[in-house]
Amino acid sequence: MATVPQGYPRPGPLGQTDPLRWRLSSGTDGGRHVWHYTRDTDALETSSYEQVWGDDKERVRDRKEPDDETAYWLGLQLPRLDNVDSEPAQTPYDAAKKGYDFYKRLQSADGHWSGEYGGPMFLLPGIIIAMYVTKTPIPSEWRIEIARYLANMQRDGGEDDQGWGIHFEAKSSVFGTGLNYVVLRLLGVGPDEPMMIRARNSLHKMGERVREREWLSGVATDQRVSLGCTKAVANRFPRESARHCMCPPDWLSQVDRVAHFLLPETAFHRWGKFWLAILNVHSWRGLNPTPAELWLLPDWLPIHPWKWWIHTRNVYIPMGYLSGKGFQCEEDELIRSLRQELYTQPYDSIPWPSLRNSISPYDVYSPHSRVAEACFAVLDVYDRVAPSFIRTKALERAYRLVVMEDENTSYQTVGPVSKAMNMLCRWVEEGPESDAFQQHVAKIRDFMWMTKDGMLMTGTNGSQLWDAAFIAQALYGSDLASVPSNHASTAKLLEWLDEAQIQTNPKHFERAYRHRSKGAWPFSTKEQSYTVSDCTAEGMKSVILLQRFPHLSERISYERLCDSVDTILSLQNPSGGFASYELIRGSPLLELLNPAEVFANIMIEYPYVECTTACVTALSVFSSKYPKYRVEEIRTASKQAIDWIKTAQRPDGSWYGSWGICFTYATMFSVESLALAGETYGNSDHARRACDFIIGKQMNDGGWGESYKSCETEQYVHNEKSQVVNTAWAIITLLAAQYPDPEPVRRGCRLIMSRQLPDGSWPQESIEGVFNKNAAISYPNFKFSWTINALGQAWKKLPRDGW
Ligand code: LAN
Repeated sequence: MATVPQGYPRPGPLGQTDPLRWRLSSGTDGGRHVWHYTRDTDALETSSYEQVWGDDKERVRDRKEPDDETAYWLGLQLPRLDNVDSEPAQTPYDAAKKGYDFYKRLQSADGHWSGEYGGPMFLLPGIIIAMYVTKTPIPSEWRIEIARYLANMQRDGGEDDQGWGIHFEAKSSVFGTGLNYVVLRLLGVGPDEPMMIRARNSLHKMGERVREREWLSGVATDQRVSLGCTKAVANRFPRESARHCMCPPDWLSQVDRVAHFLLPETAFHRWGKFWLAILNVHSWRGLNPTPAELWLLPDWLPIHPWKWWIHTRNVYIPMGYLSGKGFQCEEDELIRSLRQELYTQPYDSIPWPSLRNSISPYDVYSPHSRVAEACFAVLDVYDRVAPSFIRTKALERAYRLVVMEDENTSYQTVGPVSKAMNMLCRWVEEGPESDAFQQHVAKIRDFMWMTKDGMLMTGTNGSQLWDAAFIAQALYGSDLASVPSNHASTAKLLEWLDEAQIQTNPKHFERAYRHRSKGAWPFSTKEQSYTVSDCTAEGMKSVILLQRFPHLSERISYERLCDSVDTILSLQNPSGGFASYELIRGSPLLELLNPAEVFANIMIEYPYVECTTACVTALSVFSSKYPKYRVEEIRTASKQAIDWIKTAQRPDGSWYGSWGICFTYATMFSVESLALAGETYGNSDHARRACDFIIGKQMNDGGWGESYKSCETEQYVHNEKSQVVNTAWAIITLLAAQYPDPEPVRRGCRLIMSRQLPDGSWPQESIEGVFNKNAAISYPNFKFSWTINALGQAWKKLPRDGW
């Protein structure tokens, strides 16, 4: 039976639950993940969780002990299996096989793999504030474990770095620290707890250092404050600055000019201000307006929000609704106290309107453009004089869009930020007893994930399809799918991929401005309903590749695969590149209006090399099996896509990665596309430059390791230590490009093998994923899928001697 290992992370301010009583339910409902806490596994006495939601007892009844999947994600010691050879594997193939023998233990009953999809530190505040405001009971297990998670994630840096950043590897920011402090208070942690004193002091210290201009010397000397702040100064003073580099000392003389945009601890990020305004610890007058009236504009207008990136528009719809209503939580004792704890000046004396464009230099990544500030000023005037009949119409329209989004996604919504906001909208409009609100409450669980450090909120309701697709391709690439002992597990995996395909268009389709979804695969579950270009592509590719094995029957029909091809082709942009969820609908000039200061490239869709490669490789795998379907269109689409990828190559031979870290990730995808067009090291300048770039980054130990800071700075930044995941990407790149010297690949493989633990697994290393340039996100399953794939491919493609 699983046991709690020594050194298990410590209790939080509200204590700790018994790790052995948690159970993950994941093998039913299309890959839905729900964590349960059982108070007494024999009698199944109800826990407060079950008192709140009253169901699901059946799911855990037979499971008196945590199974391997549950135990692994809780960081427990898994029972040792007798048939596992604890000696290190001797060949890459044996290491891959041993890796998969372990990984198979974590497979859910329905064939997919669950996983911890954490990283961002700005998600819990939304859901906890929404639950507090709507008086939705927060189960006591959650309170304890969320508080413990925040305690374990609290930073221990300088005086101004004792809080939380935008993600769990980032330094403290005003947004992360202020909002997570609020979460802890709402969960019942007292203000005098030592961790709260540290966090509060840190928040105030950030304000003080800004007021005292000390932060500038911080930037100039040791980069103690965020890179974004350097960039902010750079944007304000382009002539004086070299882009993205450290602040030159003469900037210190600019202090007075800078001072007007430096604001103390009140300078929360736009979304932080929004949640604080909802909680009634910030005034709506301190926020730039996001009027729902934008939705009344004619669709053809270039700035119409239907042209914005899906996540941005789905956040600004409920924001427009709630701010248009001027909704605020009823004042209570805790709220009054928070008003004093958060700010160093008396709440009633805060000059709210002057804070609208303020954002702390600790947080800023994309400073407001002057155009944005001018637009906000105009919108502000409108907001004050908005005729009530127009406002009413606009709010109705926004609410209708909220309803359609909820119904399309079974109350998951496109992501965790809009999830909390839509839930609140439904409560405000229809009340706590309404079916819609209750449906929302029931789906909160899909976003709550239990870890050894406590409970977090996930970046989506999981990364199920994404992880399933990459392990499927690893099983194909390494030939492990043909090993008889893996037949059952691969058959289950194919079954899950079959179930996960979306076979219809959304219920509310064009009216809700949705892209087609017939034939698509989502990123997480079918229920979530969103087409993602590369998820469709990776899903389709995985199915066709798995179906090549004789023991795997052709579950997914030709017609269904044709639907996927139609969806993929429908997503190609005129440039040849593919974006994430939809076609690029708006102009890049819309980026000038980006109000979310902590993210970049958030206003519209962009073409991505990762998505583009996934789509062309999938089309090629499809065509090799079914050469007649839309053959000319596929040929033209592929050519255009590969040509576009070439134009995106940087002078140093690399490509910038938008969804994984970073140059290593994107270069792997791009080189795979080149290989598809027959371009490899020997005959292509593009492939040669890419390999030279990758070879130049190999570390002394034979591995590759890249930091999330590459994504922020758009320059390659080495991780402190090499990483098995980056190493696997680099190996796959060199193999795809047929790099002539096998030695760098062998050294990479040896590094991955040296990190393998006796049970066949690999330990968790640094964070692997990213979004919007500045937020990192975890893909813990990558340390299995990509390593197995790289080791397996290396064994297949390189000469057998020399290992
Ligand atoms: C994701 C995760 C998956 C990712 C890939 C499939 C890897 C990518 O190739 C396409 C884009 C996509 C689907 C993606 C988009 C943005 C997401 C949904 C996320 C990074 C996970 C979390 C993030 C979401 C935006 C988080 C909420 C934050 C906001 C800024 C609204």
